[in-house]
Amino acid sequence: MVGSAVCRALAANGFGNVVCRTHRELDLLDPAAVRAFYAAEKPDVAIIAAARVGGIGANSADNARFLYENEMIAMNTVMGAYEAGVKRLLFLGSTCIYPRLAPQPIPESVLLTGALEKTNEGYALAKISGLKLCEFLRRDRGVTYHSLMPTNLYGTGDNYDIVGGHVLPTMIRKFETARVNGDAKVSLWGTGTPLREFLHVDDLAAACVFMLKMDDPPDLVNVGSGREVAIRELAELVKCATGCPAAIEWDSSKPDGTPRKLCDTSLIRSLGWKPKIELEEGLARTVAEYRIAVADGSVRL
Ligand code: GFB
Repeated sequence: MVGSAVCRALAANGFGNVVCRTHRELDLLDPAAVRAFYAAEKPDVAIIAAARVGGIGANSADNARFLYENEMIAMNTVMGAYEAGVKRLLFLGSTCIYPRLAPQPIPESVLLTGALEKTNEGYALAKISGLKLCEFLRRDRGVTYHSLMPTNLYGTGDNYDIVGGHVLPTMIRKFETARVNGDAKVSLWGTGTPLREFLHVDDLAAACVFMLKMDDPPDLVNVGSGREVAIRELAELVKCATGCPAAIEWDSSKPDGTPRKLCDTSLIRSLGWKPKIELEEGLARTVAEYRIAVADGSVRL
C-alpha cells in the first residue's frame, strides 16, 4: 500500500526514473539479493516502504515474526544502501515505536523513554533499530539517512484480511459484508474506547516527497492527521460510509491495545507540510475502491 502510493506521488511530482520492486521480485530478507539489487540499479535515493505489517491481531499473535522480518528488512535495505554508496535514504516506521503511555500528542523526543505496547512490541523494536541505524550512519558516516513515523494508515491498496488487518479496512469489510448479506449485527473488537489517528496513504506519500526535497531534514519526523478518533466513533463513521444498517456488538475478549496514540505533528507542520485528506473524504474514497476491488476480485487479503 505505502510503496505503491509513494510511486504514484513520485510520478505526479515529475520523478520519472523510479525503480520499484515488489515482494515477489525481491526478497528483502535475503541480504545477498538486496546487495545485488543495489549493485545493479545504483539508485541515488532509496525509500524503505516495505515491511511485514498487520493490525493488532496479526501483531499480537506473532511478535517473533514481526520482529525478525522487519529487523532483517531494515538492516538489509539500510546497510545495503550504505554499502552501495547511496547518499540519501528515507526510512518509514510507525508511531508504535513510542512508549505505550507516552504523553499525548506524542513528540518525537519521547522515543525510548518508556516501555512499549506489548501487542506490537516486535514490530516496534525492529522499526526503532531501523531508524537508529539511519541516525548512526548519518551522524558517523556523513550520509543523509532520515526517518518518517506515520500514524495508522489506510487507503488505496490496503489489506482487508479480517483477522490480521488493521482496524479501518477490517471495519469496511465487516460492514460491507453485513450490508450485502443483510446481517443484523457486526462484531467489532475490544471496548471501542481506545483512541487512534488515521492518515490516508496518499497524504503520507506526499509527506515522503516533501521530506525528500529538503536538503537537511530532521532525523526523525512524525506524520499524522492531527485528528483523534475513538474506535467507537470510527465504527459509526464506517457504518455511515458503507450505508450498513446493522447493529454493532463489542467483543471485549479481543485486545484494545494501546489506549491512545496521537502523534505530535508540530515539527512537520513547522517545516511547511500538512495533510489534505479529511477522514470522511478518505473513507468514502476507500469504500468506493473496496467495492470496485470486490467486483473485480482484486481485494488484497
Ligand atoms: O489497526 P489496529 O488493529 O492496531 O487497531 P493498533 C486496533 C484497535 O481497533 C484496537 C480495535 O483498539 C482494537 O480493539 N478494533 C475494533 C479492531 N474492531 C476491530 C477489528 O475488527 N479489527 C482490528 N484489527 N481492530 C497497530 C500495530 O496497532 O498499529 C501495528 O499493531 C502498527 O504494529 C499499526 O503500528 C499502525 O492501532 O492497535
